[in-house]
Amino acid sequence: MNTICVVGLGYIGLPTATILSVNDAKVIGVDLRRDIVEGINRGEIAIEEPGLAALLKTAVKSGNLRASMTAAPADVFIIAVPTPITETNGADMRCVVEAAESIVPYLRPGNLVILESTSPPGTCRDLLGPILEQSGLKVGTDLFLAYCAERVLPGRILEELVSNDRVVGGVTPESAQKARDIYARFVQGEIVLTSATTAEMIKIVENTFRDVNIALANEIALLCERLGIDFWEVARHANRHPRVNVHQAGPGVGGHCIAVDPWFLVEAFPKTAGLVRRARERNDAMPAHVADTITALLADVESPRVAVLGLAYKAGVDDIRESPAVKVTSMLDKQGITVRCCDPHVHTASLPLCSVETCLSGADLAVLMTDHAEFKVLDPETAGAAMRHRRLYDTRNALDRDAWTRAGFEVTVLGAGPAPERLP
Ligand code: SAJ
Repeated sequence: MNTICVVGLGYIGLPTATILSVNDAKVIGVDLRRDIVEGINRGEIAIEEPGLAALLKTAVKSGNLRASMTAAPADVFIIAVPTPITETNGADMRCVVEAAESIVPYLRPGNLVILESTSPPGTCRDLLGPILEQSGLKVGTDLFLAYCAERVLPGRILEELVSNDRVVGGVTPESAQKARDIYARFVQGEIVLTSATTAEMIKIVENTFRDVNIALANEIALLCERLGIDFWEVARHANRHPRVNVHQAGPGVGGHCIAVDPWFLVEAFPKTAGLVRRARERNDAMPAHVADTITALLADVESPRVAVLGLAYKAGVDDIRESPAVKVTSMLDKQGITVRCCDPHVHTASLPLCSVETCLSGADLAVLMTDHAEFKVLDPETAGAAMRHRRLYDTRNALDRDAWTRAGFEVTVLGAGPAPERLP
């Protein structure tokens, strides 16, 4: 049985460590946070992810998974730590560097090191390799080094860890082959092999592709608002074309991936990656557009109150990182508008959260920011009865417009209004 040391027990490291430990590996999970380590050793997790809590309990009980605050000797080391952006939109590689340095004392000939964190192309070759070689071992001969990004969708992590194809890039072909053997323990999708730098680029391209397409959808939505037509109708029918896939417009792009990764390309190639930069800027400008629309919708109300439905960056998750809803809320706050927020999935927000009933009570405008299933079944009559004005702004086109209109609401949908003369 292989021993695998997984450094970083977050959204990706923890599910990966857990799934490996139920697939015939002894896993040591390492994290700097004592509360996370102690929680895992008790079989408890702090994140919301379907199926993970139960699988973790099984793994810990079996003795194949234990967490620690320090690394330990192993056959394989997997680094899955955050790579956020710096204030100047560069890639902040400090966690990767620290994780690599933390395993150097434990490296032995024949070890395999795999980086999973999204990283600028060239990281394994130019940054990680030299750090690992401080052990006195040579990458490519004594040590094997590979890159294999996670590609799972939050909310479906366990399922996608198994079913998605994986791209494994080695600094040498042998490194890639050895890394493939590790993933083959639980991946049912195809595992393709390439170079480390190509694999690093592929990961960023995937999220950049999505970001640019969402930016296009958002831009079309703004154009539709100007034209007084409905983006959702435009997208729906344009998508009847077999080679067209207009994405969903919305209040902006949140999460720790799509809103971040494209910057790694812009930073590395500022002159060439102009389109990528424009897409990022378009998506980053959406929360301000939403806040301006809210202000316009409340222009006739004195001391307005807004009910924000949803703080998570997307439906069904508890994650508020880079969430457009949080940005909109703080913009409204700065304008002195009273805001109440509710989100049945978020428990750790620094913002005060309340129940949906309290949120709507006395509000002049309900703003749907996250299309959680719980909000889709809200009864417009009950909501309207609690509010001071029956006004709804749906930034996701998730609610039944007709039902809310029938209940006496003035309904505004992002990309489909307000009428041009009321636009901010
Ligand atoms: N969004 C839109 N319109 C759309 C699709 C999404 O506005 O048409 C918004 C969402 O509301 C959300 C954001 O974009 O705020 C991102 O959501 P997402 O579901 O597209 O992606 P993430 O960030 O949850 O996960 C992505 C995934 N990448 C791709 O789909 C290419 C996932 O597979 C990656 O593993 C993950 O990034 C990552 O870790 O890189």
